[in-house]
Amino acid sequence: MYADVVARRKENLVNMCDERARMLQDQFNVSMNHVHALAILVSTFHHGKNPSAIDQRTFEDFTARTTFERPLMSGVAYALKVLHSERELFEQQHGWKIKKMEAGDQSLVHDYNPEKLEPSPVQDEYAPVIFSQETVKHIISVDMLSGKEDCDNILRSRATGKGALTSPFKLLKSNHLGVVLTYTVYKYDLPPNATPEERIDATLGYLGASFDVPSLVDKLLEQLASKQKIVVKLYDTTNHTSPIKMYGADFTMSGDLHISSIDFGDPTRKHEMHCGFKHEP
Ligand code: WA2
Repeated sequence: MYADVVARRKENLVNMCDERARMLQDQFNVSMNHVHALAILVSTFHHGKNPSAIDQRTFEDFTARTTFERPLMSGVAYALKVLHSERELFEQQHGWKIKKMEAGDQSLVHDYNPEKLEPSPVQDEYAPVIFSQETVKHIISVDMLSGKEDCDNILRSRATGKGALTSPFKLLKSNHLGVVLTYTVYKYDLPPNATPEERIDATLGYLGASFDVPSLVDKLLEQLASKQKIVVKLYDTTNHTSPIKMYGADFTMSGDLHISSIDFGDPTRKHEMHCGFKHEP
């Protein structure tokens, strides 16, 4: 009899965990597809038209009106590929200097003031943000290649032509851990077997979205029944010897634990959802 109750309890945990993992994965997938479509929008209406049909106002307006398509993204932005030889002209045309991203504590909510950012030191190339959703306006004019995670992601995305996802890191102007998703915009359609060099040469810019994990995962789990019964944690397990916790309270789970894997669409990253009961019966 008791064994029966235990087995049913365990089965219930498995179902609730798998349901949550699948919901998160599906919502991430639809959000990701929409970010990809925004990259095509910029390619068509900014680079594909002369004069461009997109400016900061139209980008802000369009992205605000389509947020429902990206339920897991806190903001999207577009950064342009600018070579050092093009910098002076670029800065003249835009009327501002390319800024360096502030590292560590200075990026925290209270100290952060994009007006006070230093101009970027000389580099071979830059990726200044030229359009942004209103929610991430603070990254306009910031060189995304000057932040380690953003830089790695941009380089990986443009060399492969695929959506690239960062490991979790503290987003600018936020106290939360997040991840950034990047799609590269190219001058022309490249064949699937194009070399990384061909891709880098054809690169025009980078369309990126930030995913504020704690607040957006909370919002998603809120919608589900029996949330008061189970504890949910989300890990980046890309490096399986040192998983990074992205979501979930700090206390350890007692009793049964179920692990559901999650696919966020970037094959170089691995994620897991861990679920347990809050209280033993
Ligand atoms: N967007 C929002 N907050 C951030 C951030 C970011 N990156 N990086 C750190 N905090 C324009 O991949 C190109 C967005 C980067 C895209």
